Parts: sequence; structure tokens; C-alpha cells
Amino acid sequence: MDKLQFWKEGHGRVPSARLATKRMVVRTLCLLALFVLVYHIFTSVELRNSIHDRVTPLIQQDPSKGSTVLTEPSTLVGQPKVTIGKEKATLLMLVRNRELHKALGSMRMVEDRFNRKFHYPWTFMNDKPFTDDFIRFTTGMASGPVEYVVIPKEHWSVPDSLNKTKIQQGMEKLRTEGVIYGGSSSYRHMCRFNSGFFYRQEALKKYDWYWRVEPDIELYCDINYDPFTFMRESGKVYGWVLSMFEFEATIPTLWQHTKDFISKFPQFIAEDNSLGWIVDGANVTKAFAEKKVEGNYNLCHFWSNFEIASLNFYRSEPYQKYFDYLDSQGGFFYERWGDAPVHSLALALMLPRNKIHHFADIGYNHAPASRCPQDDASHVSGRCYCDRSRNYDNDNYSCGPRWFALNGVGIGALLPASLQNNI
Ligand SMILES: Nc1nc2c(ncn2[C@@H]2O[C@H](COP(=O)(O)OP(=O)(O)OP(=O)(O)O)[C@@H](O)[C@H]2O)c(=O)[nH]1
Ligand SMILES: [Mg+2]
Repeated sequence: MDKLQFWKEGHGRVPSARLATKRMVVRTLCLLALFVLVYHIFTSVELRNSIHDRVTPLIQQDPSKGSTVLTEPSTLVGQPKVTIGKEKATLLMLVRNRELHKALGSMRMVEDRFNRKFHYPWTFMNDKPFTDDFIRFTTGMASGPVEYVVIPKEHWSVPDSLNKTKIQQGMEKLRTEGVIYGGSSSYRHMCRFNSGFFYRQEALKKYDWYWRVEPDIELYCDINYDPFTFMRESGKVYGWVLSMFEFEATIPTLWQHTKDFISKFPQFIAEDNSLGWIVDGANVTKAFAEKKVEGNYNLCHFWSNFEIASLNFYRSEPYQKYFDYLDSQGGFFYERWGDAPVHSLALALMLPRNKIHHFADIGYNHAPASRCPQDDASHVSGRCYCDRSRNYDNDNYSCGPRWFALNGVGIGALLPASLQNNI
């Protein structure tokens, strides 16, 4: 029986030409769908690879030796991420991989409020290699080039000369006293690094200025000028926003070691220094004339999680000698010396006070303290969103009022005329 006969006898339905056409259409559609699916997968792999390639480290990270990882230049809204700002300056963040999201939050603030107009480069530092995600997402957030530094081991370890038992005892003591980070060794490494090693990293050699940014900060107002240019043109060396008292338990011998250092190197005391800010009632003129520091440290320091400052200050002989002297005393580990009092004591003693600038126009928050500009002009031109009455200057722990009493209250932007329209 041929096929047609078979169907005619009721064993099936005769396939019509319409049915055959329908089947062909369905098959073609299936093939087309399959093709589209394969194409989609292929192109998204391409996409993933291209994103990955853009941030593939040019130099592999080696945690034991320390290294710098450069990411290839990428683009932002079609524009290459090329620095527009004129200064040899970088935005600098020491950070852990697990702080990625807080780091991105800070970057977003700094980019939106300032750097999107200047595209200054970012430099990230870490005692461990950065993860691919960290590199990918921070590179994506930056409007300028980005570098990733793995800190060399010798800049993040306990010097051999120190007594390990004494370190353990010191940590135990502060832990039982409930001092914040009292029992933490990584915090001690961080403070020592921020005191004496950040500026020695290869990646920073090309810069004169840094702006220290920490994860999880807020900037309340636009910064419509280049603070690095402001610092250079006005001969400033160090810029700060908040100041406060240090926990005495963390630095019981720091002041005595500082006085000992000054008696060894009296030539490092600057004329018209800021001794009056760190020692209540100090006679600055006498201290300079006699090259001698007396009195008790009142624990005032610039809060170093925000700093816009000259790297050359730290590279200078007085500061390097000061750090090396302190480091040889072991207090970063035996006690828990912070980089903030170390920077501040050096700045206060070794610089004329007019080289230190209070950024009264920068609205800034690093929990638990914040400062809101007090003048109308900063709020209007800077689109601030902070509440002026919530100002750490009014807190009993603030050293701001002491500074303002000695140096005048700077409530406005205090910009040189040449920079006022530099937007
Ligand atoms: N890579 C790395 N970065 C660290 C480490 N410890 C602290 N940091 C960074 O060093 C800076 C200061 O550390 P914080 O933990 O913020 O110290 P703090 O500001 O005194 O204290 P907080 O009130 O907790 O912010 C931050 O930018 C941290 O991300 C560490 O062990 N490794
Ligand atoms: Mg912090």
C-alpha cells in the first residue's frame, strides 16, 4: 500500500500543503530562536571579557614585595578618563577589600562634589592584593586614572628590634581597659603606615599633593574650586576640617618622646609655630628662641581621616627623622599611637602656623563627627545639605575653638581672589 492509499483508508489524515508549510515555519522559527540565544550568549561573554580586560592588572600583585597595579585607561560617558586638574595630586585611600561598598560611597561623594570636574587620579593602598571586584567597581566609579598599590611587607610589620612580649602586654592592657582598637594589631599597623610609610610608596613619587579619603565619609557641599591649586598658590602645606582630643591611654609617652626628639634636633622648631594649640598657654616665641618645648600636651590633633596636604612635608628631613625616632621607640605597638597625633605634633612644631589651613567651606562627615560650613556663601554656591547647628566645633571634645582663638575663625571659603571663579 502506498502512503496515499494508507491515509485514504482512514489510517491517518492526508498531510495538506498548508500543514507542511506550517511545520516549516515552526522549524525555521525554532532555528532562529536558537541562533538568537547562541548569539546573545556569545556577545555577553565578549562583553564580560572586554570589561574584565579593561581592568586586568598590567603588573601582577605580589603581597610579599609590594607592587603597583595600573588599570588601563577606560572611558566615562564616552570620554577618556584623563586628568584635567593641573596639580600633581592624587585622591588617596588605604582600604580593605571588605570595605568596597563604603569605599564606593566615599568615591561617589568625592566624584560628584568635586572630582568630576577635575578627574584627578585615585590611588588605593592595601596590605593585601585587591580583589577583581574591588578593582572593577572602583575603576568604574573613578573619573580619572586609578592605581592599586599592595603595600610591601616591611611597611606593614613589627620591626625586629621590638619586644614581642611587651607588645602583647600593651595590647592586653588597652583591651582590658576597653580602649577602642586597644587589642587590634592591624589598627596599629595602619597607624604606623599612615604615619611613616604612605608617602614612601613608589606610586606616590610622581605627586606633590594628596587628599586622604576614607571609606564611608560624606561631603555635604560642592567644592567648586581646586583645593590642591589653592594649597599651592597660597603656600599652604596641610589642610584639615575637624580636630579633637586624642584618647590619652593610647599615647602615654608620645609627648615625652616628642620633647626628647626636639631636644636632639632643636633646629626643627619653626618660628611662629602652633605650639599654642597643643600646649595650653605655651609661649611660642620663647620656645622658638630657646629651641625648647615645655608644658603638657593637651591631646589636640587634626582628625587625619580628612587631609589635603603636601607630600613634601612628610618627605622632608625633619619629619622623616621624627618618624624614625618615634618608630625606634616602639610606641606604635607598645602603646597605640595614632597617625593623627603624630602628624599633628610634627605639623604644629615644624611649620609656621600660616601654612596650616582650616577648610571652613568643606562640609564633611566621618562618624561620629561632622562639620557643616557656617557661612551662607558656602551653602548657596556649594549646595550643602547639612544642618549648621550640628557642628562638631561646638562639641566639648573639639579642638576647633582653640585653633580659631589663636588663628581667627575662618567661616568662609577664604579663597584667594584668583580662585574664586575657578569653577
Ligand atoms: N588595607 C587595610 N586598610 C586598613 C586596615 N585597617 C584600617 N584600614 C584603613 O585605614 C583607614 C583608617 O581605619 P579606620 O578603621 O577607618 O580607623 P578610624 O577612622 O580610626 O576608625 P573608624 O571610626 O572605625 O572609622 C581606613 O581607610 C581603613 O579602610 C587594614 O588592616 N588594612
Ligand atoms: Mg575611619
